[in-house]
Amino acid sequence: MQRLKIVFSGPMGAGKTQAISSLSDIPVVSTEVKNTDLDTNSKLLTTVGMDYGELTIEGGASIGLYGTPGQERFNFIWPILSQGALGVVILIDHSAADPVADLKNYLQKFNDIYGGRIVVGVSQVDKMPERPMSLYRDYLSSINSNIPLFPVDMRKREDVLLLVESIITSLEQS
Ligand SMILES: Nc1nc2c(ncn2[C@@H]2O[C@H](COP(=O)(O)OP(=O)(O)OP(=O)(O)O)[C@@H](O)[C@H]2O)c(=O)[nH]1
Ligand SMILES: [Mg+2]
Repeated sequence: MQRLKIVFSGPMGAGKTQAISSLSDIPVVSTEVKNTDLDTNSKLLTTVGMDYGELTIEGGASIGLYGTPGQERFNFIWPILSQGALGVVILIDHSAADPVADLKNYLQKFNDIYGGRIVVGVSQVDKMPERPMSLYRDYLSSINSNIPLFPVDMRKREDVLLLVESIITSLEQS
C-alpha cells in the first residue's frame, strides 16, 4: 500500500515538532538534541533528524506526518522527505527577525524540489501581534501566488488540522 504523507518544514523554532505532537495519534518519534546554534534561535532543543507521527483520518486511512530539521545545514533531507508527499506545510515563525525573507527562502527552495501542494502556516503570532499578516499576503500577491496562508498556533490541534485539511481538500478538488 502506498503510504500517505505530509511534510512539515520551515525555520528553526517555527513549531514543526510541536505541530506533529499536537496532531499525531501515536507517540511521536523525534530526534531532538540540545541546541548549540543559539545565535539563530535561543530554544533549548532542536530537531536534527526528523519527527514522525501518524494521523488516522475518516475512513481509516493513516497519514504519516514528517517534520524536517529547521537548521539550514540539514537541507539535504528536504527532497528525500517530500518525495511522494500529499503536500508540504511550510511553517513560518512570525516573531523571527525577517519572516517574509524566511517565507521567500522556503518557497523558492521547495519550488525547485517539490511540485505538489504547499500551504503556509504563520505561527508564533501571539509573540508579535503588532506585526501585520498583510506582509505575507502582499508578498504572495507580488509573486502572483495563490498558496493558502493561515495564522496558526501549533499548540492547538485544530489549527494543525486546518493546515492538513487544506492540503487534503485541494487534492479532492483536483
Ligand atoms: N507562543 C507560541 N508558541 C508556539 C506556537 N507554536 C509553537 N509554539 C512553541 O514554540 C516552541 C518551538 O517549537 P518546535 O516545535 O520545537 O519548533 P521546530 O520548528 O520543531 O524547531 P526546530 O526543530 O529547532 O527546527 C515549542 O515550545 C512550541 O510549543 C505559537 O503559535 N505560539
Ligand atoms: Mg523540531
